[in-house]
Amino acid sequence: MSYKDFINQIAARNPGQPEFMQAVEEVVETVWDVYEANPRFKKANILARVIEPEAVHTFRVAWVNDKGEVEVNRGYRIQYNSAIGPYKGGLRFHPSVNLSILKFLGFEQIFKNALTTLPMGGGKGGADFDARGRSDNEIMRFCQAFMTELYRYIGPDTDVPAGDIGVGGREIGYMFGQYKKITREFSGVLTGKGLGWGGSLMRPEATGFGCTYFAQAMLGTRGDSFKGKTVAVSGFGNVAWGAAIKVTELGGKVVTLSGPDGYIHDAAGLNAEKIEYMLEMRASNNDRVEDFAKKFGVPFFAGKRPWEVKVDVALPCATQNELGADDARTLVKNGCICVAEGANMPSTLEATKILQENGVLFAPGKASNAGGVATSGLEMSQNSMRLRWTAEEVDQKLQHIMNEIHSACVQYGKGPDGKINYVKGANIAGFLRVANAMLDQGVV
Ligand code: NDP
Ligand code: 2IT
Repeated sequence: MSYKDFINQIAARNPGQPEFMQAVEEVVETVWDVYEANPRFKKANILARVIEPEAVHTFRVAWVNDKGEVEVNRGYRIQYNSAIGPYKGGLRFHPSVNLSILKFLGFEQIFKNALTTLPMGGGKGGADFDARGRSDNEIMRFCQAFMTELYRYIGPDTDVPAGDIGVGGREIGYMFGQYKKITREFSGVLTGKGLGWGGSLMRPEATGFGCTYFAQAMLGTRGDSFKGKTVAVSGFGNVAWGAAIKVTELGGKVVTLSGPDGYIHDAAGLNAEKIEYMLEMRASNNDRVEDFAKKFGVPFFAGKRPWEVKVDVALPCATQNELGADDARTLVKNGCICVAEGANMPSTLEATKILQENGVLFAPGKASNAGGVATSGLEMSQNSMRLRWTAEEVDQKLQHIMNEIHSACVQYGKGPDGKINYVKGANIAGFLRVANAMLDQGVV
């Protein structure tokens, strides 16, 4: 069977799930030769098994808003793969959330978590909740109603959720409180907790920092660094914030941020005050970056994406499929040398190919944004040991893990011409770890 026939079979079983099929296609295409060459994998039907989630839970979330009206949302937890550890992955609250999006995220998470080398399986969950314009009390009541169902499926050795779009420290706090109230247990059941109650130092910064460390390692393969580089960042949330801090610290200039309303172009580059303001924007439950433009007097481009700005490095940190083929062509034309994904699957398959074919260093999210979940893994270790590492200790471990992931990508992705295909490298390295664990554990 060709890999295309295999993909067609999977597509027929999963109708109406475009994002999920996009993620599957990318993995299958790149691991196919390794899979075909290993009769033990084929005999155990590993590829079809890794594509099927172990369990998919969906549940009703009913709650009362400030006007006394009853609202209904749909909650999910996809327990994708537990071959190398408890299910682990974030929760996303966004009106666009559906089964296809959570399955793509859960599927990616399996390989990402394997790349960290920490004992974490893959999972993802969330709800189609729209936080825009909600009061803090409404957010709390929603989180409590959500956890009142979710708690049945999770546990510190079973499944450990964390944040993602729309779920940050505040939401994790409300969910942790409700879990503790129901179960009467104080445990490391969630990561991204507050620093005063079991959270790890550096977890908020970890995804953006990790992405920047990864990009730094990529630039390093060409004897280059962030020093003096102009950088486009998209999004304005947790990941974009961490990336902006670290890029600036390493001597790069972050000149863009974006939201669903458009992007801002700050030619002077973000400074500490502007980066601090990103936190305020994220906490305001308002999805506009135009406010940033007004506050700091910089140009705002409504309805546009930042990829049209001439930059050396691009870090897409907002959401899936935010960088398409035309954006990729523009980046190439403008001399961009490196794209590292902070978000999950922000580049379309076509955009990825265009960047790779034109010699742009390109890192897929499952490699370059793994610093978030890696630091969640470190939070789990600290919770189990009932101790706390310093920020320096966590940061050092994070840097080490990102460099190891980079090395794994080079090991499996370097072609005869010396060029590194990070997509192939990440997929093969992650797949091998999970596939071998599944083989050892029999047909379950
Ligand atoms: P946040 O909620 O903190 O920020 C998300 C950002 O993306 C916001 O600026 C949000 O605006 C914006 N956004 C959402 N949808 C769109 C859209 N359709 N167009 C443009 N902007 C949009 O989330 P995070 O920073 O945590 O997550 C960002 C990305 O990073 C996601 O892909 C996530 O899966 C990924 N990621 C996150 C990790 C983490 O540890 N937090 C770890 C690894 C990956 P708004 O919500 O107002 O629409
Ligand atoms: O996509 C991701 O890796 C995350 N949202 C973080 C998951 C986690 O468990 O920390």
